[in-house]
Amino acid sequence: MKILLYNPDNGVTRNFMPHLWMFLLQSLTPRGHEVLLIDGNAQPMDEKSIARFVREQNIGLVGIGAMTRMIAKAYRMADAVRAAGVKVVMGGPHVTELADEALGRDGGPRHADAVALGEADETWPRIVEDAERGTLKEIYAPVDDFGQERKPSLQPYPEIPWDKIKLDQFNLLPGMVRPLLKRVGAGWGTFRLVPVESGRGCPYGCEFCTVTGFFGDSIRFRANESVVKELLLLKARARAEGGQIAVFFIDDNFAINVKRTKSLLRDIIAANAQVHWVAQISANLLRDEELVDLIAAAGGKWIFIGMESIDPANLADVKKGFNKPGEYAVVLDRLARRNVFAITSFIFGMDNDTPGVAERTLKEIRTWPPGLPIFGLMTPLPATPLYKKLEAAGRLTRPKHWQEFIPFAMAHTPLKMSIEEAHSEVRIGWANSYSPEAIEKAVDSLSHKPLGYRINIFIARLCFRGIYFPQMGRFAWLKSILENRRTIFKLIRQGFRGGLHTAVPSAVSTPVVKSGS
Ligand code: B12
Ligand code: SF4
Repeated sequence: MKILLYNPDNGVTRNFMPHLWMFLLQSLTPRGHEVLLIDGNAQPMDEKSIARFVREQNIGLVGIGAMTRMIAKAYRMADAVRAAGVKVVMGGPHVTELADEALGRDGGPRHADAVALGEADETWPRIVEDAERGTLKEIYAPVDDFGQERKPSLQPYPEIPWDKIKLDQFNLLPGMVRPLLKRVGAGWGTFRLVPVESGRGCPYGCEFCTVTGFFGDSIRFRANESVVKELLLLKARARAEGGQIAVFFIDDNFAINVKRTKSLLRDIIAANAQVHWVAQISANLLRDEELVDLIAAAGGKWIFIGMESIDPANLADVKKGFNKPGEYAVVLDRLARRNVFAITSFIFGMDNDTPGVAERTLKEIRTWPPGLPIFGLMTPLPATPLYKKLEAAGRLTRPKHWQEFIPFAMAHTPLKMSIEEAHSEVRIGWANSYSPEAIEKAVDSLSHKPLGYRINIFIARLCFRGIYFPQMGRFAWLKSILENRRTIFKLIRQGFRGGLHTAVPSAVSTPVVKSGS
């Protein structure tokens, strides 16, 4: 049977990073089937084209996965596939929480023939076999013979053949700069960001988060050797294709068990399996100096930190009181001293937020080493404790916000500000962190660092700008480059003066704590 796995586009970014679930399920598909993958972010498709594709390719089963924000598009695509006479199975966090919606049991239209609840590593082979026999069931739940929930152990973990998988769609280098970069030096023909998981689960249970409910509070890890082997495979691929590969460790809290993370990082170093990587780690776990040393030595370049708020009352309210705003600066300095930078994520529209929260937060950020701040709004995702709390209090203004998804729009009213005020705070956060002046300041504040770091932060800021300010087409990119020409000229001038590893003489450098935001 020919199977298509499809992930809808997110409408914001293009081919940023492939989705791990597709490669994982492809590797777990029983022998004898052909699995095709389409990621809408890299290969945009509409309803007509997916229907044509499944007919022309004689597809026997379509698997669709989506987060809540993409679910409306996922349903439309599923409807088109089913209208073409092909069965659809859906999986992922949204349909796990709202299976009745996908199956049309809540009074709405039906979109899926079957739903895979939760982690599908063990149910996927059964789904494929049932679909082939024509005995597809409506619900597949990860349970043992006694009906008890069973989470995959991750040991053994399937081998994803990264050396053979076609990744042509996922080259982050825009077409126009590839010939230029090839001339700059060997090894820059491609640049890919690849998702790797080393473990699953997080016990912290923050009120707005899906993870503790979905993956459970039992944390499971892959064996170190299995992760190291995957990194070595990726490294070999980058070498073979004359390109660069960076890894996104998608674990929700990469250092949730510090002892185990240290042992993994030591094994990565010992096997010379370092690639540049990004990981998500909560601030409380970055108190450990040895851990941060190992992160830097093992190739860690960017750490995503869910700071959420600089107000302890807000943090306590969403059950994230383990975040201590008083230690944010220390943690970020500790990382920056090792040339590791942070993606600092904030949520506005929390119940203790009042107008001016963006400026208060930016004031703090300006005292930190430059990183990549991002700003979002408090969003009640289905089945989270936050959703239940707001629903019970009658505070949801758009209880099914995913049916008509609007980026950066609230679905409930915060307690101490209006919805419009919350939207405006987010706009202020982004505009002040990603204006050409802010980007220039951030790059200038690193003038004591080698040029490579400054280019890194400049490119990263340009890309992150696109999360809020639409930057999908070539024209939007050219406009952004034009607006940032002063910084670009400065970097080029420095490049001519000394090459990639030179820093501007310290006499003209600004202190590291001057953030660009
Ligand atoms: C990586 C990641 C991202 C990447 C996504 C890009 C990418 N290419 O992966 C980035 C960083 C861009 C991102 C952004 C966001 N993310 Co995110 N992200 C994740 C993260 C950390 C890992 C995803 C992953 O690969 N997991 C590992 C795989 C194996 O798990 P999985 O995808 O769930 O797949 C398993 C099952 O769900 C199932 N399955 C999944 N799909 C399908 C399909 C079929 C057919 C079948 C049978 C089974 C199946 O089988 C798989 C194997 O068991 C998850 C948290 C998590 N641990 O999953 C959050 C998560 C998915 N993100 C989340 C959110 C909210 C966001 C944002 C909206 C955050 C924000 N406020 O901006 C943005 C939106 C992005 C956008 N514009 O699209 C939520 C989603 C909740 C929800 N109900 O939708 C999660 C769960 C985290 C959370 N805190 O709650 N994210
Ligand atoms: S620490 Fe992160 S992954 Fe864990 S529950 Fe909180 S927000 Fe979710």
